[in-house]
Amino acid sequence: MSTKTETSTFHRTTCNRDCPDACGILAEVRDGRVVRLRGDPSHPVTQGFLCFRTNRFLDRQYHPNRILKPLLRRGDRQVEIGFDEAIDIAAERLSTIRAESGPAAILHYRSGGSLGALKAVSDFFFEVFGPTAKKRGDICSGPGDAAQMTDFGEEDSNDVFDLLHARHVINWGKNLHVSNIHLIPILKEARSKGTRVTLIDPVRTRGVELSDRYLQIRPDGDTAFGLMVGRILFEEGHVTDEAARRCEEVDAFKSLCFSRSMASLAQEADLSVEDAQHVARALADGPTAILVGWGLQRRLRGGSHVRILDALSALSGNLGRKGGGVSFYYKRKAAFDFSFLTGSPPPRLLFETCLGEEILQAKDPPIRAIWVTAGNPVAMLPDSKTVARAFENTEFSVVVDAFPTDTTRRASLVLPTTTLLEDDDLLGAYGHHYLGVSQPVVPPPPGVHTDLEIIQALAARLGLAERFAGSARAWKARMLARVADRGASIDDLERRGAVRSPVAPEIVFGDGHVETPSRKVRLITAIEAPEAESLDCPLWLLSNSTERSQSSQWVSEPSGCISARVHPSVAETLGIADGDDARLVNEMGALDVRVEFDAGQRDDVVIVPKGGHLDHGWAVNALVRPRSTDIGEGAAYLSTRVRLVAR
Ligand SMILES: Nc1nc2c(c(=O)[nH]1)N[C@H]1C(S)=C(S)[C@@H](COP(=O)(O)OP(=O)(O)OC[C@H]3O[C@@H](n4cnc5c(=O)[nH]c(N)nc54)[C@H](O)[C@@H]3O)O[C@H]1N2
Ligand SMILES: Nc1nc2c(c(=O)[nH]1)N[C@H]1C(S)=C(S)[C@@H](COP(=O)(O)OP(=O)(O)OC[C@H]3O[C@@H](n4cnc5c(=O)[nH]c(N)nc54)[C@H](O)[C@@H]3O)O[C@H]1N2
Ligand code: SF4
Ligand SMILES: [Mo]
Repeated sequence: MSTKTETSTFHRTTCNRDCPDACGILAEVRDGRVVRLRGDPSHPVTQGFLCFRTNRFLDRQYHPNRILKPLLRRGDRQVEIGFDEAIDIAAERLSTIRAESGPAAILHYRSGGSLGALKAVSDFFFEVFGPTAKKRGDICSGPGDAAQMTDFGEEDSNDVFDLLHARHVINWGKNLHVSNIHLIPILKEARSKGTRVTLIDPVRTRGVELSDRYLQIRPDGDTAFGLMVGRILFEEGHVTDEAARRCEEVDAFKSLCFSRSMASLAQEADLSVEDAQHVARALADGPTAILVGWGLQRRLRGGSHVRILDALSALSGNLGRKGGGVSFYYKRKAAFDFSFLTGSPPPRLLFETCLGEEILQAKDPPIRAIWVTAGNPVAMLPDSKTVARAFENTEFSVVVDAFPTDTTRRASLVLPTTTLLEDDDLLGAYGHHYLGVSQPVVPPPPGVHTDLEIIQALAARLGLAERFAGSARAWKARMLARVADRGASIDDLERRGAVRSPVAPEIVFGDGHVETPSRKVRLITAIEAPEAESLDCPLWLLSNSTERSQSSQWVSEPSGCISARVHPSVAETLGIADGDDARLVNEMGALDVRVEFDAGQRDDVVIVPKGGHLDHGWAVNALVRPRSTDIGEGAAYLSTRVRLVAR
């Protein structure tokens, strides 16, 4: 869609960032330049407003640092070359390495820089060209996904507006004002109609303003607290026969709840029995919706934390109920047809959490080439320094990006690509059920191409042009084939903007059954003990999203070092004052920070922004050990411990 006024044209697109909200954006263009962005008022979830980071995206769009020409490494320098030459080099190097060492020597790494469905065409290319190596595991949502797939055999959520039917909402660790802001108007409306909200988060976030009660749980205390709530559900008779019949292993789960004293569980969670009664009674007084945050699953026991919440929802009769449910993820790709992918098994899978070591250790053949699509693994994966070394040691690496990052700076070849305002793609959301298209609101600068066009140019050099041919629009139409006659064709999406996915349920498991083989909920029956505390490193390092960045993509890059928020008592005993420079240290290394006092926080945490920048000295992931979560092959980012020292 585009409309015209005398001097401006207005264009509609969809935000492609790794964010649950997938907003509709209205861009105002004057003389070929985007001059203003705002939220699409006709998008039911966007409701006319955008977040802090996308409101300021024009600073990035027109930033002088933007990469506009391919960059080829010559010694220590990266020099600009032409696009055709760049693609020739990429095609030649990849072909030679494949011929000499086989496709297992080539790794395609794709991450969440853009959530556009067409990015899968890059995966398709590396399937056909190889299949080459790819990553396994998921550092973003792996443990939560695995938890819900184990318990329910499927993962999706009740419609986002179903929250308006909840009597209670338990916000279990979602940082609404930073990473899911379009839930705020819905929760406000629900509260105005009497819905009571409880927030459970070790960090005092602005979510407290939207809550009737705030429980400042100890980090990693969720399973312990969940068992307390479970025990009260049983003790107070809130587990109905009907709910129990819908679950497997009820007795084993009950034994787990009673296997430890309430006092010991309360100590682990740092919450009281009365707090647990409050939550249990809210669940019993349903419908009650549990909103599951992402932070609690990025821990060694992350999968267990989510599995407990699944169990509480099911046993309290809230699963499959209007106004209920345990919402972790919206099945954003369910409407799309990816059957063009070959599904050929890759010759090798490298574990994403430990990517640096996995690349360095790979033998017979070694990893000789890496192609990165929409990712900045050096900054964003655990153990940044090892990931950096792995890229530095790899014979040939190609990074497709629009901006310089820790990863582009280590690449043999950087290929410039489009921004979210020049993108041409198809989006589903992981925080609601609406679909949208992104369309260029301005053309990309000359010589800058989408990932699709880059792959098509590469395929053409390799005699594969036909399999990858087609405009972005044709690819979108192909991916919408299954829903085109149900109101979600490419024309519908272009004309109407957001369309609710015709395959999305209003209520998940609304017929009372889940998708496990027995059609019953699998309850968790065992939980690992928490990791022993470290006297050396007493603080939990919570690297949380900040409104100022989208992972490693900052609104304006912080000057100096990153901020570290702590309770004053943590610093004062060390002679560190508010605003002082200090250092976070652990067995992995050290990170310079500026201390910010916040008396509302626990005294066992330090809160830093998750987005890093290794070369600027503020990659928090340099302190994060590459450790897997219990299930789902995630990364236990938030199980990191540090100590604060003066500088
Ligand atoms: N502004 C902004 N928005 C973003 C992103 C961003 O970088 N910036 N990132 C996007 C991405 S990639 C994702 S995956 C999503 C999710 O983004 P994330 O930031 O990963 O997830 P949140 O759940 O919003 O935030 C983590 C919350 O979990 C809490 N938490 C940490 N440990 C525990 C615990 O042990 N128990 C409990 N109960 N809570 C805990 C933290 O204090 C925090 O409030 O958001 C997206 N949105
Ligand atoms: N310490 C710590 N680390 C974390 C987390 C944490 O909570 N704490 N969270 C983790 C999570 S949830 C995630 S999802 C990851 C995110 O990790 P990444 O997905 O690697 O991070 P981003 O910075 O979002 O994006 C990577 C790059 O994609 C580029 N990009 C944007 N659009 C496009 C496009 O259309 N095409 C191409 N080719 N590139 C594009 C951006 O410019 C950016 O440089 O980080 C993880 N890392
Ligand atoms: S980043 Fe998220 S909240 Fe911000 S505009 Fe994009 S989809 Fe909306
Ligand atoms: Mo993520």
